[in-house]
Amino acid sequence: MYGESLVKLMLALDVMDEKKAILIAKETSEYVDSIKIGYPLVLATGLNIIDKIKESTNKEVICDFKVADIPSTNEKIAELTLNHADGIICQGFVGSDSVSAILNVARAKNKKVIVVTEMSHPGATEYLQNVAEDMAKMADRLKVDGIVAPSTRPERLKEIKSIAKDAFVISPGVGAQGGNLSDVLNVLNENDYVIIGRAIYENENPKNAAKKYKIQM
Ligand code: O7E
Repeated sequence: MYGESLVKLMLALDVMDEKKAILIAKETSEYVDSIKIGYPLVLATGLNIIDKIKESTNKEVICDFKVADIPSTNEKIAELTLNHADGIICQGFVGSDSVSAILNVARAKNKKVIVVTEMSHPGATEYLQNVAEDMAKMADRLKVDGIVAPSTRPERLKEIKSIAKDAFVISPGVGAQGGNLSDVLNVLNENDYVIIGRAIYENENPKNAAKKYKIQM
């Protein structure tokens, strides 16, 4: 039914209205493997939106709070978030003690931790890019479940993925940010996810847009 590479599709559901979020999540769920919810939707509607999206789609929901604090605060954020979500995204630049605090909470709840390395926007080349390989090494050493690396720079995606070799990759940048899907699919495999937001939820027919991407994967 779908393409050869079988890379997974993660919908970035950054709308700010509960009804719209649930409608788009339901409409696209046939073509989506996982749903990423972040500050826009949670701040607009509350953490319970995670349970509502899970109930209405039966999909895994990953919470994207890019947590970046000292260990004890990270632990509190992870505890509250992982009472709802299947996984949590945190920043790697805060260091291994802060990431480990989240990992400890997640392991106790059998949930996933995904660490950001290099981000996809142009500004990521100013600071983050310089330490992205080191963060990928830390992710490998700590045995986190997944890492985030950019679809806007496929050569960097490849390099970072080769360092954190046991982690799955979730990669944003295809669609609105200009990343090229086929370049990215050359790097990713069946454990990895392409993250797409606006190119699906801002389309006048989100279901068709999700289908269009999924059949290429
Ligand atoms: O550009 P879009 O609309 O397809 O959405 C991309 C999503 O990925 C959006 O939620 C944004 O916040 C997120 N993202 C990036 O775009 N770049 C990054 O480097 C990292 C993320 C991200 O989600 O980090 C955690 C996966």
